[in-house]
Amino acid sequence: MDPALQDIAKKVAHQERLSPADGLALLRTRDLHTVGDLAHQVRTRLHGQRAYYNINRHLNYSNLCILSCKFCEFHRKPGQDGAYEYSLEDIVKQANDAKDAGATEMHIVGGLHPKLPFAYYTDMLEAIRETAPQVHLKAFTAVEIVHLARVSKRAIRKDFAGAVRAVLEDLVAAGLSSMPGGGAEVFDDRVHDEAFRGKIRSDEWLTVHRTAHELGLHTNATMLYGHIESPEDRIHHLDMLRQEQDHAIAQGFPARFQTIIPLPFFPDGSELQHLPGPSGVENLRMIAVARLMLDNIDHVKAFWIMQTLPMTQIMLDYGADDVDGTVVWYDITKVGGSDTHQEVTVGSLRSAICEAGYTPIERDTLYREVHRDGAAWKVSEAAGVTG
Ligand code: V47
Repeated sequence: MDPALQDIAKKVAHQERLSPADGLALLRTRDLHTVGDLAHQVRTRLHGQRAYYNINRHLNYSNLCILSCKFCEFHRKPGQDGAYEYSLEDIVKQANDAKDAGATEMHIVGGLHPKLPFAYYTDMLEAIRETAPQVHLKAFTAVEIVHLARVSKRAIRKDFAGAVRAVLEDLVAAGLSSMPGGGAEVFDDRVHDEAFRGKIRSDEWLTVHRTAHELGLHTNATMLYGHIESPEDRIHHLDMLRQEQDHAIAQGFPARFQTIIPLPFFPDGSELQHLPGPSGVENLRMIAVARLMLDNIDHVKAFWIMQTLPMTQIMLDYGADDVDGTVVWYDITKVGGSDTHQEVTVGSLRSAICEAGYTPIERDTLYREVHRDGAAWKVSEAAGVTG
């Protein structure tokens, strides 16, 4: 073992919190196997041999966006080649497909559309709820929520948290049940100004999630790494998430962060395509470091669409306990080409998990175990199957 990891190993064995300096040592060591081993200890303590997946559909309702983040190849301007926006009929069709496939969740995100009225978003949620009432609607990143507060003409400049709360309440009334973790990128002003200027900053992202937690909406958190951020920025990001979760727990909020999802940067087609993007070693390391630093977030997701299924299998030994789901269409990044059809059958997802030595558990969005008979399903009454 790298001597620089010895004290960290003791802390992990005694279930003590790691410091930001420990996090940096884990990012800098060449002893990747020890890093993975330590993360595996924590993962095993929390989840044993369980590995979670869900049957879900991702709905990216439009790629039109008023922002031009340098890392993003998804966004288009009006009239630009490839720009699209779904009609309510398109959305209802997707909800029907999700229901027929027995999906338990629709994960709904899009660009910051320049023109759509607020009613488009509430109509979308209501139409899906009507079409597929059992399906959980995990929708809109914090960035979209702030955009919708502006679109719905809330006084966001005067009272940011109040405007966010009001818009979330309207969306909940229309069917919103939780929020995904996107749009966090890296919580650092230099990186923000260079790579995603115009997007909300870290304090605003965290305020949206805090407000959601106060209202009883569980949320996820992401970190987009492997572009222009430094190791210190990554640890600072994880530390800010950990502090926010401490706050939610100390205040007894009815909801909190459920899952941390480290997202590896895909350079192709973006303004940062001259960068190489993170390596396989880096991806394994980030999953492990997220598990070790975020001692107060139950789950670590290796999003197989971005990590690839073979790497995801190995990540289950490096701290991950969740692989996301069946997905089918994913437009934000396209692994290995322009086809956005990225489907695995439930059978191949389960066998990938089994082959890696784990027990596949189908979960719903809130990590309750799903009991299934074909497309029909119900969840265990017990609270989420968390650590
Ligand atoms: O917010 C954009 C990222 C995110 C690129 O909550 C890119 O369960 C890599 O947040 N390379 C959207 N990443 C995806 C996301 C997510 C995915 C799966 C599950 C959950 C969840 C959330 O994708 C964006 C942005 O951070 N992204 N462009 C890119 N070129």
